[in-house]
Amino acid sequence: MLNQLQKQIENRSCTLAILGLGYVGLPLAITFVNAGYRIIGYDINPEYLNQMRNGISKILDISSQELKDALATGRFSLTSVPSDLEGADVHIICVPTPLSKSRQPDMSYIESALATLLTVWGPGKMAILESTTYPGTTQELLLPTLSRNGLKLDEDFLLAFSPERVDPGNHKFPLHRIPKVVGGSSKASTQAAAALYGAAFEQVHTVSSPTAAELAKLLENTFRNVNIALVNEFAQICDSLKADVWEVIEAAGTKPFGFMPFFPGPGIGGHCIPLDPQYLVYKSRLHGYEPRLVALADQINVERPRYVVQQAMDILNTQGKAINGARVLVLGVTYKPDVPDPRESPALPILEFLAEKGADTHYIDPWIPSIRLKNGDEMLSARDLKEEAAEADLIIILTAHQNFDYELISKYGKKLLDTRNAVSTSLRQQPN
Ligand code: SAJ
Repeated sequence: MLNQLQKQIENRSCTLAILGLGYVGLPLAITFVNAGYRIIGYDINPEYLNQMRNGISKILDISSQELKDALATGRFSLTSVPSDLEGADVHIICVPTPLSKSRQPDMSYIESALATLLTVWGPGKMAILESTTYPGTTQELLLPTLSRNGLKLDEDFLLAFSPERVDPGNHKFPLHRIPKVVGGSSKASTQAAAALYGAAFEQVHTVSSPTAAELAKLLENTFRNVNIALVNEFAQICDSLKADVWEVIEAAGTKPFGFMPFFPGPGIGGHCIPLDPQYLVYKSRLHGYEPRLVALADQINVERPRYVVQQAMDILNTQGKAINGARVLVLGVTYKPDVPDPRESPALPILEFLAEKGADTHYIDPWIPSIRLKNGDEMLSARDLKEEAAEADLIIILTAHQNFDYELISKYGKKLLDTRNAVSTSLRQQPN
């Protein structure tokens, strides 16, 4: 049975089910459609599926035309009905792995996807997990779950982990050009998963186990988290020395080896960098090691929003103004520039702190027409930058969207807190 699967992978006649069609699952589905496979896209949100059936992509990195083209091949179907996955030979799970309120791993999405998979699971199939998770998830959660009813790894099924590597909004690296790490629960699993990804991706890098692949992903994102924490702390040191941290980073960045610039900001947003390292911390503690550096980095990053609000209060104070009653304009609330995604954005706690302190806060973000704060308040994005900037006692740039008018903003330098150095970066990039 599994020999047949290996052949179907090689001649691209097998059917893949991709569970979860978000910023990871949909690009993956399209990539495999374009590689000639038949794909069943599964998502629990029927309304979202209907939009896609009508050729509307809500995923930044997949144009509606690419989606329409994939659907037009007749090899891409969409469903929220588990039994429709019956005919799939390979199941790839691409569901979210957020944190709970106490910043512990929330495995509910993986568990729910597994439950769906089990309704159609049987001999001759392969399962692959792509969701970023704690090391050991594939071996300790998926393997025993998929082995129930007497099914045996390598005799009846194959299992692997392959971390998603997507940098939303980064057009320089289309998905199929990003090397794919693959680690199987057995040699045969690694070979089969590597053959599958090798048919759609330019480069596949195999490792000895799913745990090694899970850890590789966590190293990638923990590396970013810790280095962002370092530069955030360095920025606070520069502030205390009245030094320009941006000038210092630019100078250090001239070193052609052994240095990689990171940039301070109001905190870390997105669905990966602030969260993934906590999956590593969780598992490390369970195995008796306290990952002090990773935990401390998280603390430094989580405290950044408070630091920014303190900076805002200090600037208002120099104008003889209290933050209570001051009119504050926040520019940019998404977690990174030019993407329509406010998830985990540090702008959220900053807006909440400003509200708590009685500031009359307005925001402008062309990507986010409205935003809901934790206290339930809904804020609508203002539109007229010129008017808002003139009226504000303080302007705080949190996200350096390309299409902000930095020339106009630069006129208000005295009341500007530019957490991204966006104004001087933009003005320097303009032709003289
Ligand atoms: N940030 C800083 N300073 C920096 C870099 C980033 O404050 O020097 C902040 C950003 O403003 C943002 C957050 O960190 O709020 C995350 O930034 P990011 O560039 O890592 O953006 P993500 O989370 O969309 O994408 C990352 C991928 N980014 C890159 O490789 C550049 C990568 O780490 C992962 O492949 C991906 O998440 C993922 O899906 O895991």
